Order: sequence, then structure tokens, then C-alpha cells
Amino acid sequence: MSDDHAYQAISAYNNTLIETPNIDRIAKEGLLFTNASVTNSICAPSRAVILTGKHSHINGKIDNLSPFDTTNVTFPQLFKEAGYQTAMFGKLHFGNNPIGFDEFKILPEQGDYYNPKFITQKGDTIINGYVTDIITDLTIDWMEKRRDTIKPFLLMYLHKAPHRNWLPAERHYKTYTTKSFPIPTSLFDDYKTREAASKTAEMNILKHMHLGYDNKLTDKTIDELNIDYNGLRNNATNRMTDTQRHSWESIYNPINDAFKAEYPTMNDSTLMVWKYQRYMQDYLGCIAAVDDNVGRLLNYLDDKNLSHNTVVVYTSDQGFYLGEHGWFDKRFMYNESFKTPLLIKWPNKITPGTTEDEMVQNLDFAQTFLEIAGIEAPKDMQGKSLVPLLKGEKEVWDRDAVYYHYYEYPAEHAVKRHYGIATKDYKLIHYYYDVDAWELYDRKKDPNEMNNVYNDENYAEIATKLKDKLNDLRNLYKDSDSLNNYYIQIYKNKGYIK
Ligand code: SGN
Ligand code: CA
Repeated sequence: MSDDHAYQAISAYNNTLIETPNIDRIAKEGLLFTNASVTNSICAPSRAVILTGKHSHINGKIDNLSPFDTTNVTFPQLFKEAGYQTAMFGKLHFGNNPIGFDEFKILPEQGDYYNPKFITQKGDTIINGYVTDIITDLTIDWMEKRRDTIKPFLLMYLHKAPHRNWLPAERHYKTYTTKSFPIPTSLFDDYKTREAASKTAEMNILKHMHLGYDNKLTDKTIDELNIDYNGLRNNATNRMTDTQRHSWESIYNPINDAFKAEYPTMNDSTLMVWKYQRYMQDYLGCIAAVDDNVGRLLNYLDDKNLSHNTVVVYTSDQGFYLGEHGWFDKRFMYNESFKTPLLIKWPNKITPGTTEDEMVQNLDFAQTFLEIAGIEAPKDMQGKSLVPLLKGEKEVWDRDAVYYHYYEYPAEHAVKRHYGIATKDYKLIHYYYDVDAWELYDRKKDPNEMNNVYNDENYAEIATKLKDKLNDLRNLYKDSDSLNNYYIQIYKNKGYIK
């Protein structure tokens, strides 16, 4: 699993941005889900949904801010009880240590790209090098040296990359900083048909992406564009050794010099395009290292003769905006952050090269993994095992809608609280807390979700039906307005809001 890896940046889904041959291999030898989504598009909540098989309002991890409630039952604990060896390496972001693992080495909170600190069962340690390579080294080291080869294993291999602020590995600086990428059709979206939430969100590349922190500018003369960030946040190089910094500067300084020369003549539109290109160069550069390392791990499984009876899953904690709607970041129920990559290989069970367009969610992972391993899933898990879809037994799959609920507001990026329902044809979203506003999208006619048709009378009947269906789902999953108020009250108690 990676962090913030948009499906648009995996060549099995879209080959206009980057080639990811190693990640693609999982789909080539297995199955590619084209309609996989998360129930709450943000890091720790998504991980909590994955581990518990329960929606955020039930497992309690609604946002990145509060620690995970470790009284929840998680699928790795059940694997361990069933005799599996369990290990976790990389990013967890729970505010506490994972339970149910024989071994873990995790990044504290978001973790760092260069020379990162790790929390281990023997205390904290700093490991020199590049985070994506290190997480793979730790993983292979456990597989090689401490795994009992007689027992089955469950391994969680969790990258930090390509999370903000997108620092690639040295070997990818040159290739990626010289590439330029197609401009998304909605880069200059004016959010005209949308409700307030899109207009007030703070994740626009032109307005909210920081030239210093995000685009790695170091020139003091344009510091007014980087208010707060240069001082408050780590800049790209401040964890690097001298050698690492020299190598970084040899590539990034000339880019910055060229930008400084051009900056006085730039307008909003040329600056937007420049920032978008620089964003893509660094973001995709990070993914290049994820792909290299996924290849290393797949090769390791091959070399050790483990591939034939190992299920391999690749996913992300959520999707991400790569300039669509002018944005970076995630959180919204719109496609690019609602959807998440999902590729699964299960030799002799999945027909290689299968594509599946049924609506599946991260909520389903726990029950899927438990069924694959022949372990009984607790009755109160809320997903559905994907095993029938994996085996091509589609007749038994009967889901026609999925539920979504995002909470972290007021907070960074200012995306308002909302919940909604998606069917293959439509998406209905309700923003609440400091607004009461609805949006409706016709997914077939308007796949880029540019036209909110909630107030179009031609859609009145559809909106009514979808509202009923949304209520059904909220009842099914035991979500309610009183739970919304309960979670708002927690923000009040903590002093996040008045
Ligand atoms: C950090 C980032 C945000 C990002 C959140 C959540 N800011 O706070 O841009 O939305 O993480 O990301 S930064 O200045 O610290 O880079 S998540 O993947 O952990 O949910
Ligand atoms: Ca994330």
C-alpha cells in the first residue's frame, strides 16, 4: 500500500502520466478493480477502515487527529490468532502502535523521506537513506531473516510515498524534472456549478500550493508567496546529508534559477501551469521509486518460490487530485480522491488480466483477506468479501451503491464535512455542519463531475430516489445525524471549534 497514490498515476489505469510496470504486473497476473473507492478519503481513517472492516463512525477513527481506538478488533489480530506470522513496515499514522503484529517498524506520524526515524519494538531509530527503499529493505529483511518459513504470513508493506511534500529519490531527480505532463481539462475549474465546499477548499495548485514547501523554491525574494510554510515546515533538504543535499541542489537549483528569471513575467495561468508541472515531476518521481520497490518485492517472492501461493494486493489509503479541478490533496467524494487503486493477484484463483468494474471499497478488505485465509470474520464487520469477484463468480455480487462520509473540518485544506452515496450512474453528496447543501452528478454523462445537476428539475425524481437509498445505507451502516452531532461535539470539546 502507498499513501496518496492516485489511480491516474498507475499505467494499468492510465498511461499518460507514468509507466509503472511493476505495479501493473499485479494486474497482468491478476485483477484490476476500476471502481474501488474509500469510505472516507483521508489517511488514518482509511487505514482504520481497512483494519477493522468498519466505517469510520463505528470504529471511531473519523480523522487524522485523534488516536486509533485499539479496543477495535482488526484483521491482523485474527490472522495472528489463527497461526499466521504478522509484520508491518512503513506508515501507519495512528498515533499509537499497531496491535497484532509479531514485528513492526513504523514511521512516526507522516514520517520523512530522507534519513527517516522509525518506531520499533526496541525503541526509536534513524535509518539513513531514502524512505521507500528503506521500507522495502526492512520488509525483505524480515522475510529473509526472521520469518518462520514453515508458517503462513501476513505482511503489511506500507509506503509513505507519494505523500506531500513529494521528495523523489536521487536516482529519479533528473528524469522526472525534465518531463512535462498533459494539462488536465479542469485545471482552471471555476467551480461554477458547485456548492460552497469546492469554492472554499484550500487545495488549489495556484492559490494554496506553496512555492517553497511544495515546489522547492528557496529564493527569499519570493517568500511572500510562501508565508508561514518556509518557517514552519521542513524544507526539502533539511534532513539530508551534505552529499544528498549537493546532489539535490545540482538538479533543483538550476530549475529554481530559471523560474526566478521567468517569474516577473508570469501571469496566473502561466504560474498555475508551472506549479502543476513541478508538482507532477516530484509526485511522479516519488512513484517511480514505489514502482521499483514493488518490483523488488515481487522478485523476492519469485526467487523464494513464494509467488505461486501468495496473494498480493496493491492499493493506496485514498486517491489524489493531480490537477483535476485545479487541485492537489484529497478528502472530497469526487472521483479522483474517492476512488483508490486496487490490484490483486492470487495465482490459480484469479484469471490473469481480469478487469472488474463492480463498486468495491476499502471497507471490504478485512473480510476478503479473512475469507481467503479461511478465518471466520466477526459478524459486526460491515464490508463484503470480494472473493466471489476474485473468482469470477459475479452472480452472487449484488451491491448497487456505496456510502461515503468525510469529517475532518475545520482543518487543513478546509474541505467541509459531507456524506453521500455513489451508484454506477449517479453520485449524491450532502455537505453539512456549517452549510446544508446538496450536489448531484450524472456519472455517465459527466464523468469529470463538472456539472452539479441537483437543482435541475429533470433530475428531481432521481434525486428523491437517491435520497431514499442514501437513508437506507445510513440505516444499514448505523450512521445518523445524532452521530454527526456526537463527532462535532468531540471537536468542540477538544477546542477545535467553538
Ligand atoms: C499533511 C499535509 C496535508 C495532508 C495531510 C493529510 N500537509 O498535514 O497536505 O492533507 O497531511 O494527509 S503538510 O504540510 O504536512 O505536508 S494524509 O495522507 O496523512 O491523510
Ligand atoms: Ca494519504
